[in-house]
Amino acid sequence: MSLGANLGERAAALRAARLALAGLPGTTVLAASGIYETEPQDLTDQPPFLNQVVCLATALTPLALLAAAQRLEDAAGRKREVRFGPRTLDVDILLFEGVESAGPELALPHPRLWQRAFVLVPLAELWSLARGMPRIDVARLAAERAQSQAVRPYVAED
Ligand code: PH2
Ligand code: MG
Ligand code: MG
Repeated sequence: MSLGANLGERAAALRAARLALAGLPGTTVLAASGIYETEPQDLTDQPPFLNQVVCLATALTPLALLAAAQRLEDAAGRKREVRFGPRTLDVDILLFEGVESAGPELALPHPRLWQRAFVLVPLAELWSLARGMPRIDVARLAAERAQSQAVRPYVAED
């Protein structure tokens, strides 16, 4: 799963999402990547994002997981206004073991996954842990994309 936020208390929103995912029925968070501060993509005139990737083991179906992700976004006060625009929380399914789909509700793998440094850089940290993934050199692709899309480790201020 990919987590993102660029409005409000960004790090707190990611943390709440991780905890809520861990609390879903039949679901365990196997690993979480570091948090990165990333340059906005697609719609560039918006505040910088914090992004993170988490790897889950779940008994939920992809559509049940999607519904749960949308409930987390709603709970974070997400308003659905501008496509690719600013948001308090975005929770996307990137890949689901053994599932490829082009459905209108949920496309898997996530259609923009391989273009986005803000997803690939954290994903590369967890890649060896995830099961049943496509044979792709994610570390190499992440490094390539990160040459033109700024992604830097986020250091929390205290
Ligand atoms: N999400 C988007 C659009 N652009 N850019 C960054 N850096 N991080 C995101 O999570 C993001 C984005 C739409 O989902
Ligand atoms: Mg989304
Ligand atoms: Mg998204």
